[in-house]
Amino acid sequence: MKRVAALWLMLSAGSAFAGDLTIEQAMERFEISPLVADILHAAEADCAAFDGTMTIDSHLGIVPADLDGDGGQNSWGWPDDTVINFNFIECSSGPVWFNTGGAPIHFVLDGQVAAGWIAHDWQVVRFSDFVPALILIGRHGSVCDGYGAQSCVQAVVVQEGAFLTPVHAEPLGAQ
Ligand SMILES: [Ca+2]
Repeated sequence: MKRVAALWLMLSAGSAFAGDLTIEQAMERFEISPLVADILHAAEADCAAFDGTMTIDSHLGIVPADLDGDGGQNSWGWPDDTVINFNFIECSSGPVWFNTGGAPIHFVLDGQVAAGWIAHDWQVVRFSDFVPALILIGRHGSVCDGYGAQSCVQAVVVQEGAFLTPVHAEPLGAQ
C-alpha cells in the first residue's frame, strides 16, 4: 500500500507525467469509481456536443483526497475520496462549463456519494477533533450577498455519508 502511495506521489511530482490526460488515460491513472466515471462521461458528452475533445489536467483535474477525515484508502493505497475539478478539465471547443463563479467542482465520498458546487477552488483543512476534515470552497461573491470579485468561502462537512453546509447563514441582527 505504502509503495503504491509513494508511486502516486512520484507520478504526481514527475514532470515526465505532467500534462493533460484523455478520459481513457485518466481511467488508467486513477482508480475511478462508476460514479466518478459517470460525472466524467457526462462532461465528455457535453463537450462532444460542441464538437470538442475533453482533456483533464493530470495533477489538478482529478485529485484523490480524504474529504471525511477517516484516513481511508482505496485499493491502490490512495485517499478513498475524490475531487473532480472542472476548473482544470478543458473542452477544446471552448469554456463549456465555466462561468464567472468558476466551474463545477464535484466531491465524491468513497466513490459512492457526490455533491458539487460551482466554485473557483477548494481545500480540505482540519477543524477540530469532532470535524477532522473541513472542505472549503471558493464561491462567487454573490453567494455571500456580495459582488462577484469579493471573496466568498463556503465550508462543507462530511458526516455519516452526507455533505453538510449552511443553507441560511442567519447572522445576528438580521432578524
Ligand atoms: Ca475518506
